[in-house]
Amino acid sequence: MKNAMTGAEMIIHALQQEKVGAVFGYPGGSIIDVFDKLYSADVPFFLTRHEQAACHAADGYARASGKPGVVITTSGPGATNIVTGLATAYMDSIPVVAITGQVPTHLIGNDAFQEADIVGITRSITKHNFLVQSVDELPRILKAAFYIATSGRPGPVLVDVPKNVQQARTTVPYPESIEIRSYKPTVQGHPQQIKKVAEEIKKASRPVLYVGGGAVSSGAAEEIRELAEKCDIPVTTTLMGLGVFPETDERSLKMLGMHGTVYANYAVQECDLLIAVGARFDDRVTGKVEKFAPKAEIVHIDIDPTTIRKNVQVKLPVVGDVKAVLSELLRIVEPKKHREWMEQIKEWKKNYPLYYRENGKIQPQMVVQTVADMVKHEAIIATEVGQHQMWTAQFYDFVEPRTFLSSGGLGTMGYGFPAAIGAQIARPDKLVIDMAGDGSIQMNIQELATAVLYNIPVKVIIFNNQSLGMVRQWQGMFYNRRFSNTCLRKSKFCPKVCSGSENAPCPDFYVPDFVKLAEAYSAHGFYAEKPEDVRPTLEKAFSTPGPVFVEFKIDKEENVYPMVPAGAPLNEMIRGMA
Ligand SMILES: Cc1ncc(C[n+]2csc(CCOP(=O)(O)OP(=O)(O)O)c2C)c(N)n1
Repeated sequence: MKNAMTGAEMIIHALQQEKVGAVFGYPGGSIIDVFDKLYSADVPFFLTRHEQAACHAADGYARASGKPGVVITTSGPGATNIVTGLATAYMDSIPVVAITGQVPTHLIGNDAFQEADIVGITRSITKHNFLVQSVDELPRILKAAFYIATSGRPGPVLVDVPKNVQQARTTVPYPESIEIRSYKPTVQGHPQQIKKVAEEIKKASRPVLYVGGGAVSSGAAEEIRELAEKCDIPVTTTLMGLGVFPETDERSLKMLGMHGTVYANYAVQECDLLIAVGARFDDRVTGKVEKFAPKAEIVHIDIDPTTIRKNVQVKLPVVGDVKAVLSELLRIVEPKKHREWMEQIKEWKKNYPLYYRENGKIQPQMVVQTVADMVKHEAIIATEVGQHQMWTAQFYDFVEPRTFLSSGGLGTMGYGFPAAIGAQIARPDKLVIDMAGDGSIQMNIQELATAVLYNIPVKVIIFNNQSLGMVRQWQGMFYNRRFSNTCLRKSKFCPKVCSGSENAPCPDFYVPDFVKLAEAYSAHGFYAEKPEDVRPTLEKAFSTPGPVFVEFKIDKEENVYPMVPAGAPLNEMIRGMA
């Protein structure tokens, strides 16, 4: 066949046509044909040490750049290893295209070596997925995959390509554009609905903007800021929305929800109009949903109609791209002032600021503030999952979208480090930092090899409380200090039941030694346990080229406050120790 391409060549061609900036992955027998083409292709490929990390790296790349991330793995275990990464991207609506090898079509369903029904497995954690049955379908499916992943409400798309399809030839060209009849996201909001939003704003005396990750993905930061200013509306964001509105602005209420600020939660409970923008009313945000924003009319602007009225009753839905809807709204809404409301908010802010106690040990909140002070809003911050994630969300002032990367929806430990690697590849001009717990970092620590070999200068700050701190906090607060299996120092010599206190008979050492571990991978490591050493240690770390681990020993008793207990209304917060 003249001008025919193999399926494997078509995959490379598609990556080039889509101008993909980075591909992450791991080889194997069922994808060997694609890797053979990668050998000499002009595609920036990064070999990670685990497929899960490859998928998180693709996700981090996408979050930092706004462009789709791509991951390629083999069939069976290679494909199942990306399940957590896909679910993470799915819950946070991140555009990732996963290409997996599959056993040849005639062996599918026969329990062939390294066969897994990855299309079945990932059906509920991808926006869409495809099993390619013949090579002639491949160009259109690949085009559709990129289109679906990046349009509407973004999300991961998986394309499963059997080995014989990779080897077969096709003359079907890669399409320049695509129309999918059953999939047509609504971009422009309904003008009548938008007019009603403007009227609601005019009527309201205590409005709040509640902004989520959808505003980040649609690039609506500018419109949010303009609306807040024009109509004098305070802004709170979800974890996913951090950075979309500058937290240094006097109208910022910072984050709301379980570990949100007292003033954001009070404002939401007292407001008479809540304008939800690209946010999905997660239970970590609403607390007891029946008592969420009890005095407010709720407006919900979102590109995904299925998310509207899923969790809360909404007076006024607007389906459309957040940026497009807000631009239209800004055109028609009248300017307003809310002096009394802003005074009230100022008072809450004064009376209930975020705070922590000093006790001679390194306070994690102080580390976060020191980092923020040193990097002057110029860094990209990734996190793992746990207390350190919440301290970072609370005590770092985010001012720009796409500078905070965290697994919000799924809450995936092990996400931050590979995501930081992906982000650093997307933004080589930025300092990229992963804030980590000693538990989480050990879930994908092998990626130090990837970071060292590709010289990806990510700085990892490990808050070492020698425990699975967030779970320990719950055990301390709600399970009568029965610290079941959250101590990372636990050994076979420990008593069956441990008080978890200062004088518990702990083994006299703990593992790993993160400094030595960094050195074992030819990276640099620094350690500190005194508050006065925090800044000098960070200075050393930030000025050391290449990937660096910084370990700070912190107090395992330090908890995250404020805290709305699960299932309680937002204004019933535990504000911390008196
Ligand atoms: C993969 C995974 N397993 C389990 C959990 C449940 N979990 C949430 S936070 C947490 C503890 C995290 O410990 P660490 O990384 O040390 O952070 P810390 O809370 O101490 O800051 C655990 C086990 C999770 N979120 N993800």
